[in-house]
Amino acid sequence: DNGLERPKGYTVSFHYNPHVEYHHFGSSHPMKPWRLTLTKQLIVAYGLEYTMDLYEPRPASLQELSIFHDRDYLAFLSQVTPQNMKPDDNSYLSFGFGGDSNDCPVFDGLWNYVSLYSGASMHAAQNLLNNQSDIAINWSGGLHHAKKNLASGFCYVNDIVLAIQLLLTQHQRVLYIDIDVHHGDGVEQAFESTDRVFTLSYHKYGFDRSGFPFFPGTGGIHETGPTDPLNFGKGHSLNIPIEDGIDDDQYKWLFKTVTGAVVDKYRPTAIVLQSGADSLGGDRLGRFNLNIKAHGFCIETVKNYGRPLVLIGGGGYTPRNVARTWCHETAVCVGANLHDDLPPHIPYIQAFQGEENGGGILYPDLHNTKRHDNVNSAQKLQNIVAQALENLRFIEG
Ligand code: V1P
Ligand code: CA
Ligand code: ZN
Repeated sequence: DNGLERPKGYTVSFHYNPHVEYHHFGSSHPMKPWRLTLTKQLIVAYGLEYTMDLYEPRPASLQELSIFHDRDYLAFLSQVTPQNMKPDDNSYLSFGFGGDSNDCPVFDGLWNYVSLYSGASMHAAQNLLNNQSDIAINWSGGLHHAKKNLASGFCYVNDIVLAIQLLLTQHQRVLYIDIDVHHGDGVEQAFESTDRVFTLSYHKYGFDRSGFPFFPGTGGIHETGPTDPLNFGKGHSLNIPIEDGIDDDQYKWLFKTVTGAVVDKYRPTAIVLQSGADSLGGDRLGRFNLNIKAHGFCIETVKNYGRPLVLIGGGGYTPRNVARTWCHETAVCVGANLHDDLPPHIPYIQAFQGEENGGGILYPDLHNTKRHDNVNSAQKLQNIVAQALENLRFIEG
C-alpha cells in the first residue's frame, strides 16, 4: 500500500494553469508566483497528481469578471501596461495602483495573470456545481483583498468572490473561512448585505510600536457585519483577531472551537476555504509560529464537515514553506500520508535543502524559527472565543 489510492467517497480536483507561474511582481516584491512552481513540483514528486482529476482552466473573460467587478475598473485593468501607465493619472491612483507601498504594481502580463487565477477559482466552483468533485483545489487563487473597483494588498481581482457567486446559484448558504494571516476584508465587504454568505477570518490584528496597523487594519472581534437591524447581512461576519506568535495548540483549539460553532449554527451547504500560508512560522510577512501540520489541521477539520469544498491559496511569502504546506494539504484532501524525506528528482531540490531551507524534509520545525514571541495568553484566547460565541447568538435559528 503506497497510501495514494483514491479514498472512497471523496473526489478531489486540481485546477491549475501553469502560465500563472511566469508572472513577476518585481524583484523586491514579496509575492512570488513561482512558489506555485515549487508547489506543483512537490505534488508531482509525491505522486499526488495520480490521486486527483487534473484540469487546466482557461483564463476568465472580462465578461465573467464583471459579475463582481465594475466595468470601468476592468477596462483599466485590461489595458494598463508598464509602458503605457501614467503614475500621476487619477484613475491609476483611484483604482488602487501605485501609492507609497506599491503593493499592487503594474507588471507585464498583469491582465493575463488575473484572468488565469480567477478562471481557475471559477472552474473549481463550477466543478462542485456539476458534482464532478467533492473538493476542488486552486492554489493560484485566494486574492481576498480586491474590491469591486479597487486593487489592494497584492490582489487585483477577487477570485474568491467570483467563486462564491457561482456557488450561490445552487447553494442557499455558503461559508467562507480564511486562515491567511491577513483579514479577508474584500470577501467580507462583497457579501456584507446578504445572509446567504457567512464570512469567518482568522488573522493578526493590532498596531506596532509606531502605531501602524497590521495590514489591512480591519477585522476586530466586534466587526460582525452591518449594524442596521434591517440589513440581512447583520451578524453574518465573524472576525478572530490574534496577536503575534500564536502556537500550534492554541491555533488548533481556536480554529476547531470557533469554526465548529459556526458550522453548527449556520449550516452551510458549501464551504470555501482560503488557506493563505503566511500564517506559518518563519513567513516573511506573517507573525505567527505555526507548523505545517497545524495549518493542515484546519483543512482536515473543514474536510471532515463533509460539505462541497473549494480550497484556494492566498498569501505565503517564504516560497519553500508555501510549497511544503500546499503539498501537505493536497495530501490531506486525498487522504494520503507523505514521507518526511523529500522524494528524489525534485527539479528545484536546492530550494528545500540546507539548514536554513528546512534540511531537505517536508515537515521542518517552523515553530523553532522563533521570530515572534507568543503574546497570546490562554486567558486572552478564551475571551476571544467567548466573545465569538456571543456574536454567533445573533444567527441562532
Ligand atoms: O502594509 C501595507 C501598506 C502600507 N500602507 C499603509 C498599506 N501593505 C502590506 C500588504 C500586505 C498584503 C497581504 C496580502 C495577502 O493577504 C493576500 C495575498 O497575503 C505590505 C507589506 C507588509 N509587510 O505588510 N506590502 C509590503 N509589505 C510590500 C513590501 C515590499 C514591496 C511591496 C509591498
Ligand atoms: Ca485571515
Ligand atoms: Zn496574507
